[in-house]
Amino acid sequence: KKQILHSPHLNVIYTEYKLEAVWPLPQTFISSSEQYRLNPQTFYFGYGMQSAAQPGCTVLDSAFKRYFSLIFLDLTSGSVDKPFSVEISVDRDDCDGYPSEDSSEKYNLTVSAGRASLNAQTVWGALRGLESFSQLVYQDDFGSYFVNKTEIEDFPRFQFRAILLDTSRHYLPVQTILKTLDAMAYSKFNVFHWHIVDDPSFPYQSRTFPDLSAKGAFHPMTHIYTQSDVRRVISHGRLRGIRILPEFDSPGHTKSWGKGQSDLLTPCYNGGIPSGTFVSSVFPDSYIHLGGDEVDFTCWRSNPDVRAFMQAMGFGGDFTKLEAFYMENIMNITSALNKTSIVWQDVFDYHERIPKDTVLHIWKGVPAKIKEELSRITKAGMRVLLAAPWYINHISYGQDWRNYYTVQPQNFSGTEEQKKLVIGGEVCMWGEYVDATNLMPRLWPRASAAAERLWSDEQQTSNVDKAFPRLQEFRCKLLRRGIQAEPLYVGHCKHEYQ
Ligand code: CP6
Repeated sequence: KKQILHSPHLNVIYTEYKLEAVWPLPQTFISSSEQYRLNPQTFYFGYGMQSAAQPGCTVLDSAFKRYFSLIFLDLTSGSVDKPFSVEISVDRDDCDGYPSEDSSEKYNLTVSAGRASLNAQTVWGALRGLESFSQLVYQDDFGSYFVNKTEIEDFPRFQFRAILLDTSRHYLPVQTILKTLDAMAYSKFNVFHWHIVDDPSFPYQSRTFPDLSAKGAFHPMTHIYTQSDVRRVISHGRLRGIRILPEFDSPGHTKSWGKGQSDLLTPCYNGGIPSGTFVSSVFPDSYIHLGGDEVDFTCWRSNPDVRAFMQAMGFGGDFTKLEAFYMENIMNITSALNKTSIVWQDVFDYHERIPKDTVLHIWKGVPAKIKEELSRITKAGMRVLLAAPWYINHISYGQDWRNYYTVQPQNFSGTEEQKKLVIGGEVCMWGEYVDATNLMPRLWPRASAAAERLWSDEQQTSNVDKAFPRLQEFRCKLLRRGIQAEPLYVGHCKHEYQ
């Protein structure tokens, strides 16, 4: 009995025999009960004749390999079936570039008898489409592979969908970061916010200031990210359409910087601060996160040189003016390098003169306070990025993913123009209680709840109970792909962790 259920306000047709297979939910998804058998021997990905990208395109060539392995994980070979080809076409040959804030991630996918066609404007959109295609494929009890007749038209609701990892409270091995990037692509996240250094340790090995990590890392050899590690992370991200956004959080989170640079911390308005030129040539993204949160004035207040400087500058006893002076300086350096700054929301409070393109990162407050803040900052015409509702390092008993799912980033008082200034959201995994032992299960699949909020249509994903079985199914797919995603509730998966 295969009954088609159609919900009137959705562009989605639910079929009873199989759950909506793609997470996060595509903008338009139509599937039917007509199924086609796939066989690893006769299945192939190829470039369409009209495609601007052709064999040799690194991003897509490597994606074809990856997704072939993911789809046919346990290579059961049956009788050789009719061939099935997935033909990919993109409008632009952006194979050698990096994904950026204005990369289109739109794609259309049509699966029909013997063939699927995937069309996108960019290779980054094609990657999103390949992910969706891979999620459509399923196996029967005998291990045979199938895909159903399907039509998808898809694009993200928000352009900026990030995960923050904190590699200062605990060092995370490069492998763990790469694996996180893999899992991010499965949920269509597109920005890795690398909170690389902070008070407890400085694992970033700078070419210009090697003492910072030699003396400031937990271990000078084993607990650092070398330039080649950083390149691996950037390259791994690029191949998955993920931007790498580094954060050097100053002046409030820099204790570890002092170990390798003894004159740095107290007179913090100038001196041996990495010039920015260097960091900007290592990280290709046009955004850089400058921190600016939680500045404690106690130390500055205690220092006579700092106070003398403040008098000379006419700041009087107002330490917020000093902080503003510092942040304005580093934001101006960033602008001069043609980069866009992201800063934590604290910076908005003290700074009238921040560059107009700066993004304010909302990290604190109860829901009512967050809405107020969104109103206030967007009213000033500034763009915002929402992190506060998605502090995934916090855990509690039960299904807290529901709270992450029901966040409404644009539900605050303001004009349509103001709402458009919300560029997206970020799941934060602060590292005080997290290292490689517990990162994966704490991130997945709870982060995937936020992923759907940031990708999918608001109306189509308004029902958290409808999302539940879909997310359970998606979590099983993560397990099958080797991601140690924790269970949402009672149940079982076909492929479980051994
Ligand atoms: N580290 C840095 C942190 C936090 C922030 N910045 C933080 C503070 C409070 C909570 C969660 C995270 N651990 N550098 C604030 C953005 Cl509840």
